[in-house]
Amino acid sequence: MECEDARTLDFVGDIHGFVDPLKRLLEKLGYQKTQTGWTHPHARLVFLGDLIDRGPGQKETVELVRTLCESGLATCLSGNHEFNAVGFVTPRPDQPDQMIRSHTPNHIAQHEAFLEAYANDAAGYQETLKWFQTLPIWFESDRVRAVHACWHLGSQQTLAPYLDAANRPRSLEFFKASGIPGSKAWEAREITLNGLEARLPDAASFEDYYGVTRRKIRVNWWAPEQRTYRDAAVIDDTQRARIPNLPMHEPVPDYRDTLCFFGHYWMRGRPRIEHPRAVCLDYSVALEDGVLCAYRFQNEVDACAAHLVWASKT
Ligand SMILES: [Mn+2]
Repeated sequence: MECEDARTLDFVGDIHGFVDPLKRLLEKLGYQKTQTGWTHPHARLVFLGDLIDRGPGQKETVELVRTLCESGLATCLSGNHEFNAVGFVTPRPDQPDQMIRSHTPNHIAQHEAFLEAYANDAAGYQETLKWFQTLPIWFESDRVRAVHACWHLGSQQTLAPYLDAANRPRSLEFFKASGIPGSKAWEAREITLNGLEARLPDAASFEDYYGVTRRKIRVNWWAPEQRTYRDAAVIDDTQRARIPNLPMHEPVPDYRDTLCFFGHYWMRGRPRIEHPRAVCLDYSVALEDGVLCAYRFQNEVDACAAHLVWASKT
């Protein structure tokens, strides 16, 4: 994709197979389907990953986004769900009888809508997984950045040897190396695609919304100056009091760099800018009241709320 030529870049959050809101969002942003394919007079798209799992239009979403990419109008980053789809059928190099994405009942349930959509289309399934293997892990230009979950330089340096100049996996080696639990590449890929986490000190734990005991929090890497685990946790405010109010052991990255868009975090409510340089565009389209959110970037240094565009499910 020739991003330098585009005057406008539209970043699009997690779609999870909800193809109708995607079509409405593209329409709102001025993309048009013509006889020869999709066009826009001055804009290009960057999808932030997690095209699949959950929603009713698994194949349709993949096909639409792929068509946009192949017509030079879009680039699509890998989310953790695309990584997991490849990992679901790729053996672990350290334990070849296991897959990189293990087949626990929970993991199968999470992936069911996708598997079902391709149940009678083995060729389409293989073709789609092959395409997922080529998706860039992050996007970077002079003025703007994007990644599925967390912009983390140390992790990017660890992953770089497995990626080409456009941050696409060079081969299946990226999946294998980052599919061995506990390896440096595994940790780096987890941070980049699933987000930064912090282990609570000593024996501290909390019960999450579903009653599961947790010893780690998801760290709000984009918000400045959190001092306690309670402040730093990515959690709905109604649930925040569950997290121990203990001082953070490790410093929280305080992001002040080039404007960065990301998805993954299941934000709720009306889309908003919480931080001028780090903007989450995942507004939980898979949930009943969720929306599919985009940001129209026009070379501004700080994000502004007027550039948020979204489509609801109905
Ligand atoms: Mn995700």
